[in-house]
Amino acid sequence: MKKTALITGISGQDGAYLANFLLKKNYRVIGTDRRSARDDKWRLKYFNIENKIIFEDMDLNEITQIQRIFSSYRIDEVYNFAAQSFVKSSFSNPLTTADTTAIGCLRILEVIRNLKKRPKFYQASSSEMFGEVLEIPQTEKTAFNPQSPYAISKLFSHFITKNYREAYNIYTSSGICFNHESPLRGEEFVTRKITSCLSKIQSGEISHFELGNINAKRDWGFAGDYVEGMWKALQVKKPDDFVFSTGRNHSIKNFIDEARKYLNFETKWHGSGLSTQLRRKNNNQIILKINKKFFRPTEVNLLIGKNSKAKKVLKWSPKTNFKELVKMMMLEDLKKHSR
Ligand code: G4F
Repeated sequence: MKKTALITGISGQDGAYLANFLLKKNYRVIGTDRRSARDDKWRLKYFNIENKIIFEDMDLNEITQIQRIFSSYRIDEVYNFAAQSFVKSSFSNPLTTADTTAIGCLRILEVIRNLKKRPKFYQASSSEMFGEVLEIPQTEKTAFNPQSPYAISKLFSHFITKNYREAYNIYTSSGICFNHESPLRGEEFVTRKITSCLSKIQSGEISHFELGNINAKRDWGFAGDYVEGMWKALQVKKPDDFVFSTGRNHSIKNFIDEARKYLNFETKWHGSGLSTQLRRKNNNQIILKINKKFFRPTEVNLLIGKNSKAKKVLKWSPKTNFKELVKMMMLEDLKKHSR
């Protein structure tokens, strides 16, 4: 019989990659989000799967909506991606962030706890929970030191997921995902902002763009690889927490250096600190400046994950390396913005 998976936050990057992956495995996929988030199904259209998904409205702030979905379908696996997932916005909207990202997860778990037949539950935990890191590299055992309302909310969901596993014997697993990117990443996140803006500069749509702290380091992987790990986390006998990462990190400046190789004009760096600029080599025109407004009140400076547990237990490892990821994102954006 076909398995049924429920993906919350279906409109996001991970929702699209996982839905595509599960449909290929012959799952019935129910996708939920807030009605307002679904105006444009561009990510699902990218895979041509927008007509293969059963869409339902489900606001994680409304427990009655969650109850209605779980009583309407016999669900085997739940993947909880729904969240206010932009770290910077969590400083301006801490209450909404906590309500959706932290308590939203608990609302689902409470509904599951009261079901006779309980589905398996996957929680999208985040490497942001490590914050100002207390150990390098970070593993499932590294102590957390979160630096934003987003990370603190994710930490709540992470621990409540573990608590429901231990207290009620519900099959719940968490994937502590390090940054994972793709051509379907939102342009508010730094990698896609870079590939999209550089492509728009090449096509003449914009003259320059601005970034915040380009010295922060992230462990960037490909979202398409990571969703396979998430699925594997629900296929093993014992539910648990797993780090999904590449084990390598790069600064945002490194990402720009790799991305600018694909431009049809040459660029060079000028200045340092807040005066850092990237300019065109031929005419000195500034194409990238630093603007303090993109800095965060508290920053996460370095993330790098150790994925040996996922490798051993789930037989998962990332297939796409940093250079391949940047190339994939740049080529897609250059194509999108070519004249
Ligand atoms: O791309 P970012 O916004 O991702 P961030 O904050 O690491 O969070 C992402 O990854 C997490 C997993 O670790 C997820 F849980 C989370 O939901 C999200 O997907 O920023 C990356 C870095 C930061 O250090 C930021 O300060 O880039 C720096 N940055 C510099 N200039 C910028 C910018 N970030 C953004 N978004 N925009 C800038 O202009």
